[in-house]
Amino acid sequence: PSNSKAWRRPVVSVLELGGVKIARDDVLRDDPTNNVPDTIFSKLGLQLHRRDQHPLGILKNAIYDYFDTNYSNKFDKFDDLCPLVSVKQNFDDVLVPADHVSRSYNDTYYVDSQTVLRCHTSAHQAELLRKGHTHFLVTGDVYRRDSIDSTHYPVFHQMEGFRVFSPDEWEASGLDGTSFAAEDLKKCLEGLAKHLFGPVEMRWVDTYFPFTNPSFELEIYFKEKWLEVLGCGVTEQEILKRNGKLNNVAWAFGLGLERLAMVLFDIPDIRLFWSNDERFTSQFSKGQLGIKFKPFSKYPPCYKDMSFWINESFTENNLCEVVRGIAGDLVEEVRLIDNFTNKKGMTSHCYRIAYRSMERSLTDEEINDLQMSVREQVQSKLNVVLR
Ligand code: FA5
Ligand code: MG
Repeated sequence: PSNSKAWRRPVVSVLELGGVKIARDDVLRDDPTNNVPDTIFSKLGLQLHRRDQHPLGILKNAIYDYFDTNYSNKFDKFDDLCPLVSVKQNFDDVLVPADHVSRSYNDTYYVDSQTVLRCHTSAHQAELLRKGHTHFLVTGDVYRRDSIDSTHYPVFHQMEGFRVFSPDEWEASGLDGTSFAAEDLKKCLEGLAKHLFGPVEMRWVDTYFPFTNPSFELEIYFKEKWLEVLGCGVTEQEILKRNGKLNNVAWAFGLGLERLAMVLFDIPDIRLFWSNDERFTSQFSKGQLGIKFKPFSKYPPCYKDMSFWINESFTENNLCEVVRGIAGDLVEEVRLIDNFTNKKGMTSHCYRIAYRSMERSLTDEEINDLQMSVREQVQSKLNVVLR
């Protein structure tokens, strides 16, 4: 079909990831325990968060400033830890249960059965605690098989924050350790939001994470919707106990840096973070927080619907990866618009794919070619029956 895949294939064969040299064949293997596609491999090592002129780098530095200004006890900063981590680091060390969905091949990129592309920066909590760090920030690229729309991308960036308290810190307050930490955590993150955005509409939502209790998410009102920007909570005692902090209490958070940068700079689509178009990159400069992104032009979208009978193994993440593998960043959204089961018990799904380039107008011919390839591969790779 199209040759669009060829130019996206990286020319590099050896990557340096967090001081570790990794060969292309170590990551992209033809092996049933490996589900990393080329499109993901080509993003490894780009480290957008370490570019001072990039919105993610500008945001990272602004968050550093907040912690440097407000805490006399300095937070140790890490932004170059290798994104290839063990299953133990990514899941076991943060108490993710053996049967939790996040461990599945449908949700996580596995390099082999014991190695993943980290799906969150929480993967580094335990090792840093063991090394004796009590106040730290870890920024990095994270990887997830996920749906496709303007606020989800399979590679994104998080910043983990972690703070350990000793008993004398909460005993004076008259609160128990957990309440003290929860209160301090919310104050810290509300202060951060104020530092970044000034007044902004936000709300706390109770949630669940295996590694914190209680757990919260912060949502910000953005483009007529509540947008989840971070998860956080009071660290499970078991994690502290296992890593030499038996008598302490701690809080932790994980910021979604793209989501925060979208709000901060008014960036409407998450794909833009990966753009090399000067009309995007030239709008940002080091240390400048007050900039609002001016969309250079909105090219027309093109919608293509596709219906098929699914089987038991069908998942939306698999569909999204097929579409992304063919259309790359030309796909804006993949959305289920119809779903029914007939009398024979067969289930049909209709998906609407929105194609739109952020840089130019697409031709009908080009879109028809893409859609044709999508139809072929959806049928051959996902074993569904097109209607
Ligand atoms: C976590 O990843 C937890 N590790 C966060 C955490 C750390 C909780 C420490 C408690 C203590 P979650 O899966 O909700 O949580 O992701 C955190 C944030 O990443 C989300 O709030 C969102 O802002 C962002 N995010 C998640 N998925 C995507 C995606 N596909 N694209 C862009 N941003 C995403
Ligand atoms: Mg969440």
